[in-house]
Amino acid sequence: MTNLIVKNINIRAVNVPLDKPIIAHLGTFESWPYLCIDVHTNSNSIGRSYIGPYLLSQLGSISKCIEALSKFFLDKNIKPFDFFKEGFKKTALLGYQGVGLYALAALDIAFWDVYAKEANLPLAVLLGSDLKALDTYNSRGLWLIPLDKVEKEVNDLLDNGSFNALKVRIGRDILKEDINVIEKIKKIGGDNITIMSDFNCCYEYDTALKRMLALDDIGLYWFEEPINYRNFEDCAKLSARIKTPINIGENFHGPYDLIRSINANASTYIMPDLMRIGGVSGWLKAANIAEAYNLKFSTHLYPEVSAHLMHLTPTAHWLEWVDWANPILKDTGFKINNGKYHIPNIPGTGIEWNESNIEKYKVNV
Ligand code: SMN
Ligand code: MG
Repeated sequence: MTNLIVKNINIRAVNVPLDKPIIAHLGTFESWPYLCIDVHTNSNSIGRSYIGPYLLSQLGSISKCIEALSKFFLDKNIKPFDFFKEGFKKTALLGYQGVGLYALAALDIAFWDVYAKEANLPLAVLLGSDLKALDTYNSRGLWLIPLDKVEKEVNDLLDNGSFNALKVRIGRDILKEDINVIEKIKKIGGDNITIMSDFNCCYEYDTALKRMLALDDIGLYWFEEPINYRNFEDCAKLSARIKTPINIGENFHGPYDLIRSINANASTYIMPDLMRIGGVSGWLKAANIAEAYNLKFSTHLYPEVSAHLMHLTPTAHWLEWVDWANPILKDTGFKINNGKYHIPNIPGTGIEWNESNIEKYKVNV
């Protein structure tokens, strides 16, 4: 592996239609934008990664940033741990968060992929673990949809992969609507269903407290992001007043945000996002910090690579499953059975492209 050298880095932008549109407090989306990265090397192995930075209009700026950052790695031996450290230094003048961090994450995931491919091992195995099936919840629906569509949606989400856990988006206009949706899910799902819930930062402290107190005994497994994601102090106050665990973390920008959150005692659980936490390298740092504080660690989007990393996460909790990137991915054998996610036993992360769909959904940025 000492001779595995970066030769060329290719970035493609796509906008992939969603079969269930996202209707959330953070916006409505009919499609989801991705940047797809290929790291070509001096061997036959190619490192691949994707990031999905929400904003189609910013794919161009992030792509430019990846391109600029990638120049530092050309013709160097691939050493993902060292690259992350060097890359952080290179982007520091841009800030340690946001676009620079996303660019670094995109490259980092692809570097680890090709490093594992060259070692002929799945990423989780290369890093010292195995490929156990993981507890997974279905997050690909139950947006803020009309009440009369909820029953069909719940049946669809539970049947599809035979899940027994799912996430519902709440914070509807009136309390009764949230209660109706949750009661419908409980009725269809029965006693064994686990229901995660997500407010997507829709409240200020006072309104959050009121709604969460009103829903505290309804049986939700967690409340996600009740208030603005930067407001760790108010989140800590909410955590102290509410029995249902609060889960935050999809908006931690790098492992230092996790430390800030822990110092503030912001939440019971955490759920970092692969891109925003800083790719594989950022994740591994966060996982070890979480272990020290015994904080249960779930994932956010990116099920394929996050699943590998959950094996390296001592406090691993729930994997969030969405299939939004599936149209651009080749079927390499990721599977869900009885609510458990299975990683294919192949070298790397398991990410390979469906080239014809990449072509179909390609956008110029
Ligand atoms: C979410 C993710 C991506 C788009 C909209 C909403 C949500 C989640 O916060 O946790 O899945
Ligand atoms: Mg969320």
